[in-house]
Amino acid sequence: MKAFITTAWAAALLLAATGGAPHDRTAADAPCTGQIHANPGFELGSTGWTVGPRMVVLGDTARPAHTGLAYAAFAGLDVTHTDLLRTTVTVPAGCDLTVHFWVRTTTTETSRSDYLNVGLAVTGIPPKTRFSLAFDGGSQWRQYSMSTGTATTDRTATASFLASETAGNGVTAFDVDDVTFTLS
Ligand SMILES: [Ca+2]
Repeated sequence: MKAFITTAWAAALLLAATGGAPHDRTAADAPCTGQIHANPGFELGSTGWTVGPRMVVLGDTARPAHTGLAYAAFAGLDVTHTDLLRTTVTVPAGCDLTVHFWVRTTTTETSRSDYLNVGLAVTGIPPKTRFSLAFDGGSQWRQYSMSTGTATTDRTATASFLASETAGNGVTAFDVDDVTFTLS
């Protein structure tokens, strides 16, 4: 009899967990863990990313990727233009999202003219530029990170990389690789 009650109780709990959930995702199905972007290192080209007009995803053995073969390149053209790299992910309720990314800056500038603004727009929070990188960003890959914090509802988070180059002050190329989106 005791065994029967235990089994029935377990079945009732299971029913409540599945039938009672307001969404198809439950806390058990969506733990706040892991990297959630399908193409963080651009090895699948621009899949999963919005890529601006003059941006390219490339592999260049003379200028190696941070990892793998490919990375996103804001080419140094010494023409006045802006270019955008952007992607959006879903941040489940209760989760914090940390975006790690690597940038390499190759430039002939010696003062701030060309720049790469990195932003994170999160549901319920005004969009904000988290980093504004320029000529002093370094010719070796450097890592940066930014986080959303947590909320009680599901949110979307859009990471954006906006490069601006002005003609005549020197040539700057910004390379971006391994943009990871990790829940915790
Ligand atoms: Ca890569």
